[in-house]
Amino acid sequence: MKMTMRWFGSEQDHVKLKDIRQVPGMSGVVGALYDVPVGDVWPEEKIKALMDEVHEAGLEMEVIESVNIHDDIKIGLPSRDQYIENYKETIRNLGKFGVKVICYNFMPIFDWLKTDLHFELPDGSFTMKYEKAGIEKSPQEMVDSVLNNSNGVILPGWEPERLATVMELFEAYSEVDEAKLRDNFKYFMEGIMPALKETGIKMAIHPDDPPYSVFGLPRIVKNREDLDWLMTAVDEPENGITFCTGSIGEDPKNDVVAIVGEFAKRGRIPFAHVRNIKFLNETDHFEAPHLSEMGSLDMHAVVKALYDNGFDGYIRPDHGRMIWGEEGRPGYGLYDRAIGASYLLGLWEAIKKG
Ligand SMILES: [Mn+2]
Repeated sequence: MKMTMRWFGSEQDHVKLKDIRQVPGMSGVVGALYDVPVGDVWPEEKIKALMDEVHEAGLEMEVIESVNIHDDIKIGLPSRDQYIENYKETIRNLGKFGVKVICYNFMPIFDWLKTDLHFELPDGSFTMKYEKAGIEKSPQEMVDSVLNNSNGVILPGWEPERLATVMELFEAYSEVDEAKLRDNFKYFMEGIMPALKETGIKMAIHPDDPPYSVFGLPRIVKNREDLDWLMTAVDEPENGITFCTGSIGEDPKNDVVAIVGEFAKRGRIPFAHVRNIKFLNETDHFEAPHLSEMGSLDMHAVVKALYDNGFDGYIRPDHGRMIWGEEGRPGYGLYDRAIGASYLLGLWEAIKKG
């Protein structure tokens, strides 16, 4: 198991590599190129420059999050074949620099959704909150509210150029139901498989957040049955999961511990996002500190399920609160994620030695 922390690059991230290095037990960062348009090939020289910067700071970068999937692939347009070729080229380029895992998602239009990025907890810290009623407005209103709440910070998956065309995208997805989206996933995964076999890179699909349909759009990574379909449809170890406890856990019907244990045992979890959430009621939650007693998920049971089932991948403490006056990208402060990482490493050590 290797502990990692997401890093958005020296241009965009207020957290410095040298500070990440000082977090005990941190093997490396989970990074990405943020200036390559979705669908384009990631140029070798840009990958090299980023990799060199990370290595010079004494850290690794064996996980990429994310190489985003062009909408034409998810919609199933004829142009998808070129985008799949480009994706294979990106895989090969990343393989040259020691990348082992690529995290991605297959959500139409929207990446993750929260309704409050600065929700104050009683202890004075700030976290992200999700209220289902908050997304029961028009897509355009939702987009505007997220943009206005984010203090000018661009959230992953929320690139302004995509948001500007959100209504056109809705039109393009009007013929895509869950069955079609599944077909398009299979076509994509089978298409890139030769490049994965060549490089040894594993793809790791991130669950939908929230794990149910929003705005009538199809979603295919919501629960155990969905994960089973995805893993069986292309039954290769290179077709894996980014197991995100927070996303899967947002549906109270999902048994997070049982699901994580099953897919770890099947050898299909190369990467895990481990964070806690606290339910406010059946549909709403906020992102709680990692500690089990602070949230609704049993973090000890999650880590034990990973350990007991032979998990040998990368973990990152997904999101964290903003504490001690830190300001920056919501969910991605240094301090609370460092606390989360230390806690998870402590659980791991205790389980291993116990
Ligand atoms: Mn996640």
